[in-house]
Amino acid sequence: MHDVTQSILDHVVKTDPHQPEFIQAVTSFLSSIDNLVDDLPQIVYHKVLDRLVEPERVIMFRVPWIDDDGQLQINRGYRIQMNSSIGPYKGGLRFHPSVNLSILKFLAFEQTFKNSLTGLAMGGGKGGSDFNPKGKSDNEVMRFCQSLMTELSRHIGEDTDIPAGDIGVGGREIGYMFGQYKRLTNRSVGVLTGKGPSYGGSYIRPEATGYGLVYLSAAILEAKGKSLDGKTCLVSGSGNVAQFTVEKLLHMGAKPVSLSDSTGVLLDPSGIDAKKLAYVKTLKNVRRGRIAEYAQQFPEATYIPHNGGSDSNPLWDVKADYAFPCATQNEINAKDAKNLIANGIKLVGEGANMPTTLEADAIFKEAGILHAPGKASNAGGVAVSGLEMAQNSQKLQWTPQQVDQQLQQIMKNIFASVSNAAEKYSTKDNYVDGANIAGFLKVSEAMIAQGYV
Ligand code: NDP
Ligand code: 2IT
Repeated sequence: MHDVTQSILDHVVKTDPHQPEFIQAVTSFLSSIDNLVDDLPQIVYHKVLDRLVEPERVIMFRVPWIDDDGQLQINRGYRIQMNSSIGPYKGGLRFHPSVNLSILKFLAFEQTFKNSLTGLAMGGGKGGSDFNPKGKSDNEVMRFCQSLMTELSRHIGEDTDIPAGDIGVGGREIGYMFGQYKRLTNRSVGVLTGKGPSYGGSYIRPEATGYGLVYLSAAILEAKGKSLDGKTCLVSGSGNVAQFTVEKLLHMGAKPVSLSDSTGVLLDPSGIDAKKLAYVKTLKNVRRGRIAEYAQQFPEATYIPHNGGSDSNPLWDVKADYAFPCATQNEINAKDAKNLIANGIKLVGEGANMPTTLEADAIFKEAGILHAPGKASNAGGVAVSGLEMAQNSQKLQWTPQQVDQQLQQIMKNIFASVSNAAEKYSTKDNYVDGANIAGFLKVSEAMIAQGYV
């Protein structure tokens, strides 16, 4: 590593030694930026990297709420306002028991470059809580969301910071939080995205991350003279991103054969078709059930219990053409990466944020796998959030076709800027470097232009 990037990494490791996910995201970013340091001395002169790794603001707060037994429960709420150089802070809220500062800082850091890649004016932010929505009643979730928003409302605004969903936060949670924001402020503005279409939400926002992932992957394949048609695809997760990834893969003629959740893996060699996908949507979004039930409903499928305890994930040990991790960070380790390669995988398109460990990244690079990193390939979600903000400002609602067309164009533009940056500053087809570099260059220019803040 270059002395400059190494010293930034040393500083982060020394300052926050107990933040492994944040250190991982910074390490990956700095190794891509390494080649640029000598060519762009202004980055060093203006201490752009030193500033980027320090959030502009971190907010941590108590979230008290009453459960259905009348007991007081306490959770911790967070908002990381990472970087506002190209626009107001923008990024999702995650509700999951694993949520901590390290995870939210890695997500907010990556969000900064992802949002830059969309070409829209959005800075980077992320937030959430260690609240676990699993097993909670709708009323418990509502009381929790209202309490969280009571504090969060003083830190956000339609031109300041605009949260949205992420793991554990979908339409239901956004609705409850939006209702509470309005009640507290008496203002009906686009302060959250991912709202329902009946109260200011954008069409295609629920679909956008999964659809965008498949659009970007199709663009990569097209440039290589390949396509999705007839290809066997592995998909992990079974939430928002996984469901709409499967849906768009089906539109493109591909054959998705897997899903998962935090307790196990579902393999369906006969293919997950539109009827089975409709079953999954009801199972996960309405009944809030487990993916294991799929194998009872459709006996041609196999369910393998897996909770991350073993040294590899059986989902990544299946013969297929392309893989789409859509569950969570670090779900593909070195062993999984080797299994994927041994099974003939040619492309890894990341729906999740940072689903691959640093070791897995290196293995894919060595093997020449087409590897689209989350900050490029899952940017469709936040891109349509940006379009929702634009619609809210105009007090207009665009049609699903208009939004989908813009999403397709944005994903094409992302592919162009990522592959151009890879070719110019790194190695052709190194999309990991290309995404980091293309995202960074715009943020860096904006930071330098705005002085030392
Ligand atoms: P959902 O909550 O809708 O679904 C998450 C899925 O991943 C569920 O199937 C869940 O299983 C599984 N999962 C979550 N945590 C773990 C874990 N620790 N181990 C194993 N499985 C786990 O979230 P999304 O689909 O929205 O998010 C999935 C990924 O996509 C995340 O990395 C998120 O950051 C990223 N992303 C989301 C965007 C969006 O617009 N929603 C935009 C860009 C990226 P279970 O049901 O058991 O909890
Ligand atoms: O990781 C992400 O990009 C998201 N969870 C979506 C963020 C957003 O503001 O729509």
